[in-house]
Amino acid sequence: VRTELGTGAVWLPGFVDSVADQLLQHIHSLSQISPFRFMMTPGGRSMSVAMTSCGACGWYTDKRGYRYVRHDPMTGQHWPDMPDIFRHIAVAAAKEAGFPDFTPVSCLVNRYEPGAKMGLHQDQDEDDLASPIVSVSLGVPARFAFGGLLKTDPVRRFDLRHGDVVVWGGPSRLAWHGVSPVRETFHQQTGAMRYNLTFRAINLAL
Ligand code: MD3
Ligand code: FE
Repeated sequence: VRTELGTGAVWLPGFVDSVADQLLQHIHSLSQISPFRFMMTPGGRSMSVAMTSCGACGWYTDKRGYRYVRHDPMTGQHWPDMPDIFRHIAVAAAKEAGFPDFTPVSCLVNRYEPGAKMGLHQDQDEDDLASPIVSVSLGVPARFAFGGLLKTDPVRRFDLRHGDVVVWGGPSRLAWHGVSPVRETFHQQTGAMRYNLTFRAINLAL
């Protein structure tokens, strides 16, 4: 199944169902190297979503701003390698969505506990806005808000479920989006948690 949510935004429900357990095991392993942490926004607020990364660089925020960094500031070490199966599913999903040249450099791993949310934002720290972002949802579902190119454009809401992949490319790459507070509910594989992987091509001289 392949549903276009907007121009360049392709929803692949259940695309990673058969490998979801393996993805969750890798999330557990990589979080032993670079732990989940609550980062600080430049405005000084603690995020409710816990984050870590894998790959050649990782997204980071503190009072100095949003950016990609080659080393995990929490450990001083490189971020853990991107597992092969992560890269493979991201490339396959991008291909399925019509982006055959996608090469993920970084994977941001988001962990939502009950009540965690992500306010409406645009992703533009990558300096490669021609490449799509591939997102993978695991665990408890989340209500996702998908708007337009202006913050004030109306949003549509979708539930992102365990195993779903969405590829955000073309004009949708710069769409405003966010996640409503995650409901307190139970998933067999993750308990109360939701995980989201976002695969990104980064074009920065870091
Ligand atoms: C639409 N994550 O990490 S994934 C993020 O569920 C982020 O954790 C959310 O927004 C989450 O930046 C949403 C879906 C998503 C990711 C990136 C996008 C949608 C997007 C970039 C552009 C447009
Ligand atoms: Fe985002």
